[in-house]
Amino acid sequence: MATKKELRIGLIGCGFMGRTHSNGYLRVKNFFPELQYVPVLKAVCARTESKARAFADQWGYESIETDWKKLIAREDIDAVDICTPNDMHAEIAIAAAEAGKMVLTEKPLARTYEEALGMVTAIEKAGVPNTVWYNYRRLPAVTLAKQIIDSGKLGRIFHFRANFLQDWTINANLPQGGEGLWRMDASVAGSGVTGDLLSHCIDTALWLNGSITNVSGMTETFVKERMHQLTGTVQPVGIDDACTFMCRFRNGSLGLFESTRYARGHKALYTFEINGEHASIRWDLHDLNRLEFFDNSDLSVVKGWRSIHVTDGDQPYMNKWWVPGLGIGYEHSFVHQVADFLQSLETGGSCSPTFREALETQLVCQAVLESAASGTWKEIHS
Ligand code: SOE
Repeated sequence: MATKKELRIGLIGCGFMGRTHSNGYLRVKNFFPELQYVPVLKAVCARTESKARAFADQWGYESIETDWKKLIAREDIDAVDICTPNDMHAEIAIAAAEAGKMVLTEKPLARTYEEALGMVTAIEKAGVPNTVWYNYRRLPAVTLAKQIIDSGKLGRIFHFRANFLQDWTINANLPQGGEGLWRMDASVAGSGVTGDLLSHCIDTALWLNGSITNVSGMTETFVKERMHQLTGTVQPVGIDDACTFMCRFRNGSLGLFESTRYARGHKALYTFEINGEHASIRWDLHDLNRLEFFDNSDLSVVKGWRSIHVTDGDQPYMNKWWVPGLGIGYEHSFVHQVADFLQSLETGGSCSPTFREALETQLVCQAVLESAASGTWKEIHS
């Protein structure tokens, strides 16, 4: 057996995303045994020692830190994985890159375009491998959509529409800020649903359908004031609770995007549909192994929406898992991203989206928010 190379991971942040990434690092060697690199969970960092210790025990990290600067300074760490709230992404990523570490960052890249640009500059100056965890790209059905589109089967694209709907902030008594609720605090998150949810839709859209050139957005904050957990005072809410925007893509197609945390009954409804000259595609996160496909060249007697259960070994990533017909889930998208990152180290390629690629998503998010604030169309020059 060829000797494996270790990729020693230092994880910063022990929340929901810390768990999804750790699971990815742990699973990858079992399902992608051909990869030369194997992640080693070297250290996890959280501000609270007991939290870091409990996380390390649960996931098998060898050691803990309570100061991220110490984690970055360690010689036994090759890659820094940032799972903190958004306000820490830039400072940590820039310091990690300057220390020569590889950097993996949770989405969105940063709170603002300017912050994200500083990260891209630092990463590119250091020349270190990097990626941003826009995980939904790596669900097999979504990757298959990309392959079908790239094969030209859809022909000219006319429409791209997507939505990401949730309902967890409707309660007007829900506080903002602090533990578990930093996504509600604009100073920490940067924005509301635009950065948190629409960024996923935009990342997928740019990947599948190319650049966006103009946007016109509107946002709403339905509950204007909330108690802040950290200060104990009622403060204005600065995030967008809902955001809808329309846009033009460089390929001439029209886009329509909607996201909200006020769609009662929806916990994480992420769907997209693409309509082309010859065929259409649609996908729904709630049925994530399935891709719907309409091909206008089918015989008229059998023409209709085809429901493709993406579980066959010939379909993206699926030869790594069970046998045809047996599905996989949300967590596998993170395993796939780890696998692709490790492979990029082997080949010397990059793992999409890189910081540079994710900067375009950040640019679109910012243009949408600016358009909503000004009530005007915004041009995007990427
Ligand atoms: C918000 O509830 C959230 O956890 C996002 O932050 C994730 O990026 C998304 O995948 C699921 O919803």
